[in-house]
Amino acid sequence: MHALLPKDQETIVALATARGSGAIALIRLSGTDSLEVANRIAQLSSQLILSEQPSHTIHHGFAVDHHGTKLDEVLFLLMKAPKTFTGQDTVEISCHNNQFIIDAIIQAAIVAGARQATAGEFTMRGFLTGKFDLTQAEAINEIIHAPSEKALQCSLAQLKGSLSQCFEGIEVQLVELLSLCEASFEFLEEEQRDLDFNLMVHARIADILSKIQTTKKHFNMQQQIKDGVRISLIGSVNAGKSSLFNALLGKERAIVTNVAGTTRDSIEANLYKEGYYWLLIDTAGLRQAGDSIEQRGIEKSYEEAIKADVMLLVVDASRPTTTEELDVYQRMAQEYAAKIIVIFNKSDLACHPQVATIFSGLPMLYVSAAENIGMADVEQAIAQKITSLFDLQQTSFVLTQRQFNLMSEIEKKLLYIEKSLTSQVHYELVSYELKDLLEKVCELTGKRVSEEILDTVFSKFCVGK
Ligand SMILES: Nc1nc2c(ncn2[C@@H]2O[C@H](COP(=O)(O)OP(=O)(O)O)[C@@H](O)[C@H]2O)c(=O)[nH]1
Ligand SMILES: [Mg+2]
Repeated sequence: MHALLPKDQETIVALATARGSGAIALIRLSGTDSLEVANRIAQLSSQLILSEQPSHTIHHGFAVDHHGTKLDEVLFLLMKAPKTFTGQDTVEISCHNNQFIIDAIIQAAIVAGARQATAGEFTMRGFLTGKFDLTQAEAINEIIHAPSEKALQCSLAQLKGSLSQCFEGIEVQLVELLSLCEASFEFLEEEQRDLDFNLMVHARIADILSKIQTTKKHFNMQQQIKDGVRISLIGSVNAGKSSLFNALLGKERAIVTNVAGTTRDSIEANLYKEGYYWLLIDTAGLRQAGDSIEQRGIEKSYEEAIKADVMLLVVDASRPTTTEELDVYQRMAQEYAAKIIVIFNKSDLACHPQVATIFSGLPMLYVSAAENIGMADVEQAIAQKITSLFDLQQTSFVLTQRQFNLMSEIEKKLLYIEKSLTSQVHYELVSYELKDLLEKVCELTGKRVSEEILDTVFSKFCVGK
């Protein structure tokens, strides 16, 4: 547990709910003197004194200023330490959501001895009093700002300690490695020592590294959850990509014409479906110049294919496929099999299904974007691809940029140690590096963490949290 500085004992006050319209607002008071401060601004209907009431009870009454003027009819939620979010005595005032009332109550609390809380100060206190560790505190912020259901689930799991467990696992492995290192140094015979030690350290470092690398992959996945899963529509000009894009969006967003090359550059649109943000990208497509496909169009399509998480390869089913198109499709199918969904569009017209053979094994759908036929199947196929994409990663926590950077530093150091393990091992040096590494791991969970880091972590919170 960290030491509570005098400033962390002070009674702080802040609005915990968002400003703006709504029926009720919640003002929070926490700190050593919060009960006394609350007594000064509370006039209970029961005529009783708030602080003398049992913990975790609710009391009806009025919030008053130092003249005894009633500011609002409110409910006081009395929560005595230690069973509170901050681990300190806490009073929450639920008042009417009017900015003048809110400001007047906060002002009254300040006159009564509280001070305005800084960003994240309530959560920082919970951390300082040992209510949760730093990864859990960070999860609280992620919960508040969760951009999707999936991200929310991850943050909730993290709050229960999934990320802390992962970091602790790494810590335990490092400690084991360190003790092995020191034991070998003392007990093994000289010739035996270098050989055994090298093998052992290599194996263990490889193990920790793979854990770190998996966790880092999670981070990249999570950025996707936040920013949107990239779903690209790729295919020849006039295949109906823009029509499909619009049909999926449910509005005339991209311009659809039968003049080849209407969509000159990519168009992007966000939509929220099945717990994820979808970032739909309508590309210009494989342009026909004279009799052949323009090279630039092919290149651009490949560039987009690399970036895409899910690729909708739109094929015009109403006409035979050209040999050039076949080449492109074949290459796409080989290189990006995992992310392709083949869409045979214009299936309301005559169908030329011979092209289907090169896509065997890939998901294929026969649709008509213009007639709005099969759109639900397309959505379902996309959702399935996303699920398989994310299930692969088994994400159960959300990494912040801070944690990701620390992970990268740890990884770099481990790789360095691994490289420095030559036949002539300098045990002291390896021990030294390992100890240094352990310090970094402690920064992850916040077991040993500087004031400065705490300030950066909690400044990302809102005031009142
Ligand atoms: N019959 C039919 N025509 C379609 C279908 N989808 C698109 N089209 C037409 O094909 C032409 C090209 O469509 P567009 O969406 O601009 O293709 P893009 O170049 O791939 O973006 C337009 O005239 C559309 O009306 C479809 O499912 N059936
Ligand atoms: Mg288009």
